Formats: sequence, C-alpha cells, structure tokens
Amino acid sequence: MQKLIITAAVTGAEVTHEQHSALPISPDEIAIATEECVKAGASIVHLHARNADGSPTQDRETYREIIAAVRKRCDVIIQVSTGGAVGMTPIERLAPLSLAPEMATLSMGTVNFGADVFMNHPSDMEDFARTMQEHGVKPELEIFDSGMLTTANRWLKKGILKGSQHFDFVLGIPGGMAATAEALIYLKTQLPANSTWTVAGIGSAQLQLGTLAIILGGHVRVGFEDNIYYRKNELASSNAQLVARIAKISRLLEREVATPSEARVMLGITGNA
Ligand code: KMH
Ligand code: ZN
Repeated sequence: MQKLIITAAVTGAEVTHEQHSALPISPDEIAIATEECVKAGASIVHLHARNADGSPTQDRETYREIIAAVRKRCDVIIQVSTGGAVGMTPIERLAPLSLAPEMATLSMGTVNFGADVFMNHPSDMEDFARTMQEHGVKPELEIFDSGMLTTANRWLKKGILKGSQHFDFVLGIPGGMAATAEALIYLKTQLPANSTWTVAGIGSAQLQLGTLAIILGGHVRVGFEDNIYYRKNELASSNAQLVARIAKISRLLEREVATPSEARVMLGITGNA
C-alpha cells in the first residue's frame, strides 16, 4: 500500500474562536500550526484565510502572507481553498490561485451546507478548473455528495479534467452525503482509474472514517476545519494532536506516513513549490 498522505485543514472558514480558542487565525498562527502538523506527519496543508477579526476572506494578499509565513517555517504542500465561505462570489474565491500554490480545492457541485447553500454553478466550476490548469495548480476535487463524483467522471470523458485526479470525500456536512462506512466504500467504487483520494469526515467521523481510509488505501484529512474535538466532550489541544493521532493509527496498521516530497511524487505534483 502507498504511504499515507495526511492533510491538515487547520482553520477553515466556519469555526470560530469562541468554539475553540486555539483556532489559528493570523498568518503567523496558521504558519505555527502548520509547522506543528508537519512535524506530526502532515504533508499537505489546506489553507483558508481570515481577517484580523476572524471573519473569512479570500483576499490574495492575506493568502500571500500566510503562504510566505508557512514556507519560512517548513516544507509542506500548500493547498489553498477556492471554496472560501458560503456566499462569496466566484471571483473572490479564485483570488489565491494567481499566487500559484501547488494545489487548490475544486468543489464539484452545489450542496446544502447546514442552514446555507454552498453554490457551485457548473459554468463557474469549469472556470475554476480552467484557471487552475492555466496556473499549473493541481486540483483536489471536493466531493460532498455522490453526484459530484459522477460529474467528475463526465468531465474526464469530456476533457475538462485531464489525467490522474485527487479526490476529497467530505462526508457528514448537514445537507451532504452521510459520514458512514457504506458511503465511503460506495464512493471508492465510483472513482476513475488511477485516482488518489482522501476523506474528510466531519465531527466525530473524522477519526472513524480516517481510520477506515487508512485500511482502504485512501488518505486522510484532519484538523479544526472539520472537527475540533479529540473525543466526546473534550476539545483537541491543537491541530497537530489530531494529525499525530491519525499518523499513530496508520503506523499501528503498518502503513507508513508520507513526507511532503513523497506526497508530491504520489500526487504527480511537479511545479509551483
Ligand atoms: N467553507 C466551505 C463553504 C473548500 O475549502 O474548498 C467550503 C470549503 C471547501 O471549505
Ligand atoms: Zn476548506
């Protein structure tokens, strides 16, 4: 089995300081949290930017500061969000792509997102995919429900997406696909050939689905964006604590953890480092 790629989603757009006082917000806080996660076994950092007041932003200069602060501290695959926060315009969401990160997320469809709707119009999604190709950015295809994987398969046939793809199954968003073993296994059966995939289980599913993904040969995303708890009623002390636990489980299951350089090779990332 391939080594395990751990993605650390350290901030997200929705979690607040009130929910977790250790949520990294400023570029320096995000860079420190990232370095800790890399030391614990992460090879990709999934980045969201925040304003000083904690509100989400897709401001290019804020991303530039975050990326510079992270690169000063450690080697890691930088993956920016193009999902941003619910309600942001496509133009806002595209802003960090011009910084030529190694990776970026590409949401593959519209989904109810708790009380909101996370809008991803097909023509905007195609625009995002094209812009990533122009900037040499490897997309991570965000799959919130099974129809989005059907769309990815259709796009591969049409040539809108080309080559091996990396998928993220985000399971457990209220309005999206359930965070169950059956859902994850079904999605795995629908993957195009030569894909890699990771799972982002929301809430307590982060641990359970992450462990299942290790066994199934997938990869794992952990971090405060998706889950702030270590166990029931106990907040995680840091993002790195969640990374360290999944790395430990992987090694216990006799699956080694990939370094950033090894992950680049596995994902076919050749530029933009
Ligand atoms: N904040 C969510 C609405 C991504 O990063 O690409 C979208 C999201 C997905 O977090
Ligand atoms: Zn995100």
